[in-house]
Amino acid sequence: MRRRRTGGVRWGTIACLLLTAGITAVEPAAAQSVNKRLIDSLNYQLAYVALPLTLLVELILVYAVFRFRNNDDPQPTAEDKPLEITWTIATAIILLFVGVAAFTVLTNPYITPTQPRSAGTGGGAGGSSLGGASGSGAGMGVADAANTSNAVTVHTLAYQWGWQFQYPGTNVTTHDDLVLPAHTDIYIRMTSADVIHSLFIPQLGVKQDVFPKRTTIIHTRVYKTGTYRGYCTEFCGSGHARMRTKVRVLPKKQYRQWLRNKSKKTASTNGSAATRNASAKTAG
Ligand SMILES: [Cu+2]
Repeated sequence: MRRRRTGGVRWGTIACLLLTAGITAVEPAAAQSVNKRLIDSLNYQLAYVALPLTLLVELILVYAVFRFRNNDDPQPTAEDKPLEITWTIATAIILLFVGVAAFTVLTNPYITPTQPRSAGTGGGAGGSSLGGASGSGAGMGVADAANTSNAVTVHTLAYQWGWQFQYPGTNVTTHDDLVLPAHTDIYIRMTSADVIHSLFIPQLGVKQDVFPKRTTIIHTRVYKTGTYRGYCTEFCGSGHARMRTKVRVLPKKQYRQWLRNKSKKTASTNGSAATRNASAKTAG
């Protein structure tokens, strides 16, 4: 009987291994950003481990139910040292794999960002960020390298109930419209004017709380141009549901063009307002 039981477990294990090989062959769909790719790949790795294990346990359970359904005198398994050592080691290996896989993703600079070396606070960040925006495009195609010298920084102010984005080193400020260049390292430095908010852009795999009197950072690099949606995902009052933002990812050249046009437009608006004020004063 023992031999038959061992045989069942062996066939179950083989079936699960074949299934694992099948799942491993399925590649995750191309991700829109570095962050999304990292999170997706961790999910897949954990699924590769969890799914066969679940199946193995379920198979053994179903086997035991059918095999011993008419057994009026069930006997517990006697002490089996090799079996105990095997499952202890197997469990340790699985836990180690899960721990290492999760740790690798959690400590990745895109998932747990630190202060960019080239971008300080306020005006300091401006030069480097605009420089990055109008740079030669070096670093394009270098997939995950945290190329901070070409990085673009956007200062973000969350408030009840909207998002203000300011592009340091320029006079450009937008509301509920975050414009970013593709294939560029992006640092979104965020703070709140009032209560706790949280910026969540699901398709880019980024989510970060925003606190008053503190700066938190999102670090990303987007591969696919397009329009995404950002939400506040921390309940922040009666207008929370409408605290959304558009996220437009443009090709580098188009982004630089947008920044220039926006800057010119703001300058001319400010210029005409100043002229109006001056003439009002003269008239007065
Ligand atoms: Cu909010």
